[in-house]
Amino acid sequence: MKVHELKHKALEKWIQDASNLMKPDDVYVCDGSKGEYDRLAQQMVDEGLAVQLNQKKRANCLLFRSDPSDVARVENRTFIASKTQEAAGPTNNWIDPVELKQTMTDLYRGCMRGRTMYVIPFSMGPVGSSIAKIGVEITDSPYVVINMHIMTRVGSKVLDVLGTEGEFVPCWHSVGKPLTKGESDNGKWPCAPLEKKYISHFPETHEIWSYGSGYGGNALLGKKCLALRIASVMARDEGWLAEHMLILKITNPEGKAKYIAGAFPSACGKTNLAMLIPTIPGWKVETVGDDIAWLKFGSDGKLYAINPEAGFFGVAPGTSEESNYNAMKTIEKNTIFTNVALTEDFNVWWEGIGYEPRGKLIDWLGNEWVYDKNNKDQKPAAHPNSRFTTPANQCPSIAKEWEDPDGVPISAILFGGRRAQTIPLVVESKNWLHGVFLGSIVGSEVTAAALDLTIGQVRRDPFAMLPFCGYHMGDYFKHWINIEKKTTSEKLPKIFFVNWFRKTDDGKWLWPGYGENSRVLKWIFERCDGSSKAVDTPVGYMPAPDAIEKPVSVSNKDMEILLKVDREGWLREVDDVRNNHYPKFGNHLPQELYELLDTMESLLKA
Ligand code: SAT
Ligand code: MN
Repeated sequence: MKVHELKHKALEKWIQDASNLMKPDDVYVCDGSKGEYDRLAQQMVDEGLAVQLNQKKRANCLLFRSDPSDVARVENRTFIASKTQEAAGPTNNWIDPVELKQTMTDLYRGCMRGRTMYVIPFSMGPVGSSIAKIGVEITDSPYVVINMHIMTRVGSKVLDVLGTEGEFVPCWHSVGKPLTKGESDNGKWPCAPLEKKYISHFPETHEIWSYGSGYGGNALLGKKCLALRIASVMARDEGWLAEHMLILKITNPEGKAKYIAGAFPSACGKTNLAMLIPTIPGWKVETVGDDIAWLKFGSDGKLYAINPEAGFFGVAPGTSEESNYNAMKTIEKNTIFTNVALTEDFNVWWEGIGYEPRGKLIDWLGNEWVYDKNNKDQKPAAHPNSRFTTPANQCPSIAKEWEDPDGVPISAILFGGRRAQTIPLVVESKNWLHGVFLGSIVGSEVTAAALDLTIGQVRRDPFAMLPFCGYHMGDYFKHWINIEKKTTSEKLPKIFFVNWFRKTDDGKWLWPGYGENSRVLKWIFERCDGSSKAVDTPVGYMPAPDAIEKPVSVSNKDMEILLKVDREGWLREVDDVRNNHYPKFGNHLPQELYELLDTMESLLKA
């Protein structure tokens, strides 16, 4: 479609203005069709930017290798440009919006020379549903277009819903690599150097400006930028929650189903948990979403969740038939792989795929790579944050109601992270406020999902939203506290703190995780029904001895460690929260949370 054929005049003007500034060779409005996807895919294969994988083994699948500098989100180049720095809060990078727009306008000037500007109308949430939000992304990256095709609902049907004056979030994106006359990418992933990358959000005007990166959360602007950072601001203003959460459906042997949402930082196993195959007989888990949940009140006063996305952008390494059978099935076709290794027969391979690679591979850097069993220091063939982009409706465990515009009623919310020590397998909060307190102190060892952090170090990542909240996190805690006032307590989900990642002092996993996590989910399910037993502890309700059936691989002693309150460890947590974490939020930190910290401390010392 041509720009002048658009019915929405404000949209047409915005595109015209952007095109006057960015100077693309031409402008193309995406229709979201399979033909469009295939054409762009073929074009990138022809240009050497993508590899077509083996049709027999990976039908309609592509492999991309990014620039080595453009492999993950960049948190220190991500900005919340609210009018005041105070509104962005201490955990977000802030630049004055007028100044930032000036800087970025200069970068955008002529930035699409030699390229096509693609206009991507997309819907987060089922097209036309009252809770969906519409965005329009302009980009010079065909990689972004085809990824958006999978991750969101793209195309003409979105324009129909937008009508002549519907509201949309304008999302600007450029890889920041204009081409001179006759120049081409020459098979190299285009992007700008780190210091020119900007992933910017203007919360008051609901705008997103991204420059310089082609990767995942930096470039697929419907995901973290719209569905979390901007949506969290909308949610605060409109009385709902936009969260970094998976949504799963769990059904017991009697056929009774419940829905659970869970917040975990990036690369902590949300996708695996959402697609888990229970090891306990008779139980079933199905998938509603693996990364983002929007929770809104239904007319019955309960919280209902929708998954605003249409695909999964999952971490490849560690994904195997054993760890996530459903993901492995999902990615057999119509999938985009980024930064995984290529095998001789044009299939993919990564560390933790469950088998050793044969022959000569091409690693994520494009170099020949042969597996050396005896070399413990061999560099990985796939980047640790390499990803698959795959349609949700191909997932064998997808729940039939995953696109229900009314959402699914949430019975329990989980908070967790990677913690080798202290944090037990599971704790149930005493009430909503106590659950908010637990969510506010979550810590996690840093993973490879962000470029500029030290991997392995524990950092506080409240609600797993630290990199994704579009406003002051102290106010965000308050917003969560206030949710309770909108309904009656018994209608709210119960809140749980979980940790699958405990280790022994010599570094061995204490808990097998994956499908065995169903044992914990069962306890949680039955707590929601009031049928499983718990004991009261200083940190919350914990499973009574034997309330969680032990996996065979876990010894009695290890099970005891997993379900014990480590008083000294928790007191260190209290100290760290009191001295380093909470003070960051100044007078925006709700007083109630300090009070709960005091209470927990005195119970631990009693
Ligand atoms: O790159 S993304 O932000 O989309 C993935 C993640 O970090 O969770
Ligand atoms: Mn995520």
